[in-house]
Amino acid sequence: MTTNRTFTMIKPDAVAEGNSGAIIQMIEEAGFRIVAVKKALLTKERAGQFYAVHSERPFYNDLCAYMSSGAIIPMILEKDNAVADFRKLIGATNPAQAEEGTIRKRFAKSIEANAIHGSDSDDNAKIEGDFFFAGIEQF
Ligand code: YYY
Ligand code: MG
Repeated sequence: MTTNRTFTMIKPDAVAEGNSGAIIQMIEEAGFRIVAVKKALLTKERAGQFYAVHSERPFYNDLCAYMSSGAIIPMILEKDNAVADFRKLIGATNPAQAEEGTIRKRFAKSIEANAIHGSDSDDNAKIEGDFFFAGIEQF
């Protein structure tokens, strides 16, 4: 398993508003290589599987409804120190707390519609990438 990869998805708010191109540009300019990319639509059930770790949290139901409300763009990305560097590039979960120059500062609408996901560990990056992409798509 490579540990220099992370997983991301551009969320429905950012895709619907036509911000995916600008977000991908920020990602590539920050030095990440796109390993895999596609457009997808999650069912509420499949969104629930992706976010199963949050199933006891009060925001879980709304989050699953939101994440299945429109198209997303999942991607596997590669760069040295990918997981930590990508979390830095996206900024805080709550855009009100996101630093200037981060993707969420620029594009997030709210804590829920916060434009983009980023894996929080190497193990989760692998699990989340495999959730969307077959092995032969990961090059
Ligand atoms: O990893 P990250 O996306 O920054 O935040 P998480 O704490 O893992 O939460 C996942 C997802 O859930 C978050 O991106 C938006 C949503 N959410 C929410 O709607 N309300 C909260 N209070 C916390 C998280
Ligand atoms: Mg998270």
